[in-house]
Amino acid sequence: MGTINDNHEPENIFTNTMNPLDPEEFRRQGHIIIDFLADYYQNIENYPVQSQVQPGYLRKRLPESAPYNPESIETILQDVQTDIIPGLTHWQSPNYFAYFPSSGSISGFLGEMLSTGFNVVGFNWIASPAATELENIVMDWLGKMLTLPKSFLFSGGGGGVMQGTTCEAMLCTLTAARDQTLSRIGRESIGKLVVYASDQTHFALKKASQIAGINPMNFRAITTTKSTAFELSPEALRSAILSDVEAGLVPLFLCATVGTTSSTAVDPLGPLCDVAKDYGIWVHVDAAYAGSACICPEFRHFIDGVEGANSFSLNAHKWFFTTLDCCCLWVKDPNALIKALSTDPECLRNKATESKQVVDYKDWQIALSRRFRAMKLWLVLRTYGISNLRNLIRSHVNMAKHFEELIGMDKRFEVMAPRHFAMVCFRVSASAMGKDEKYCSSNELNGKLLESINASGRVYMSHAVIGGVYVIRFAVGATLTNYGHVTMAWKVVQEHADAMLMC
Ligand code: TYR
Repeated sequence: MGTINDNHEPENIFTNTMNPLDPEEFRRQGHIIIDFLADYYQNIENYPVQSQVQPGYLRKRLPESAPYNPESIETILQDVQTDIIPGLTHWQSPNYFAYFPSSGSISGFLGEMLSTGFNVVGFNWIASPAATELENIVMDWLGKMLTLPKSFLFSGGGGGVMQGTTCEAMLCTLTAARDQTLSRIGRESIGKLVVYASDQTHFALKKASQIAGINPMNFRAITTTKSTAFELSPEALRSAILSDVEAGLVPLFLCATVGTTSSTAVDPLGPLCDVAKDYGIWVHVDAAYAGSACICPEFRHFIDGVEGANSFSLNAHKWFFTTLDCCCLWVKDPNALIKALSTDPECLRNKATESKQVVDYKDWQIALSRRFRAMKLWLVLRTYGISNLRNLIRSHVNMAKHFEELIGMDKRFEVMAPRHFAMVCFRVSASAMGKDEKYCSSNELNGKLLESINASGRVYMSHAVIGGVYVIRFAVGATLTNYGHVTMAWKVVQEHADAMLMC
């Protein structure tokens, strides 16, 4: 690898003919990278799923400064192989079962390539009409696949937008709700606004509330319990609201979750929306992971009641074969978003905007600049079709069921939360520990068990603590996973449990 060397400055910079977008070099290097990635996918099972490197490993391997002279793509790819790949956790490995999936696909990847290749910056319609119009169409297509109420679609007066992550979707909708309410009660009352969620809601909501200027004392994470499967209780919501109203506060926003991060619990949307309606609260539905499953008729009931919500989002980059990032957000009242998020600088004035016939997505999100994300989802929807997408989701759910059955056959283990989708929460039960006092608690034992499973590099799972209990999470959804991988993963769990419970 080269390093800075001032002695080799080209004599005359005007004779330097290097062209960073030379079409023939683009073709040549592009093919090399595609071949490299195809080999990566072919060999992915040879790598430890969770990266085994130590903090700071890369600084020891790479030079201290950028190279002064150019290096070839071949040389760089060699370094990717030897220095970068060891520091990757292989989210696309068929033995990856941690967090939630980040399900890749050829179409998602190639769609990303097309949009990056065009590299347009479609902040408003005029900046690249196809980027905006394709996003309008694809969001309506996906909304129809989910049978969202028409009021969430462009064709029904609502509309959808693609954002980076759920945190952004939460922040944008919360800001819209905030400004709507403050325009009624006065901006000086911001300190009275209250945000509601369950204690299982993703921490992204807390972050969004902080950024939106909600008093941290007014963030209600309502306690859930095992007896109600960690779902948010409408009665508990109502009583929290009532005591806030009594204290002179103003209920603002409820985030309900379909498929919580810890255990994929599903909040009862219909009853929650009924409570929210009584107090004029904006309801956002976070279906980041589980929303994708709702394209299958047999899972659609999980979002029954969504008609009472104001906004709904899912992450197509989690379980919908579309590369990171792609959070799909639908709102019933785009004007509420636009009022809170629009700006009107002179440099962006144009006839299309003035005609009010177009969507200018810069007013539906935080940043001005935006990527052409619709391209990748369009390719995914077209190349697989609704039928294959449903079957892929179903196959993941069936594999998770299989894993759950395997757990059921080993008395030492227990399933810790109802499995609705393709994620199973389990652990070694307290009774299996026997009188062995090597571990202070079953939480400690299970933590150690997960640590040793992941250190093997053969599979990768993650954990959660629900209701004070440490559980291991097994999430099926990596695109390359098949039954053989799931069975093997269970064997790995058993082998590590054998070793720990024996000695
Ligand atoms: N949002 C996930 C979590 O908090 C993290 C994640 C992000 C998981 C993207 C999957 C994914 O594709 O657990």
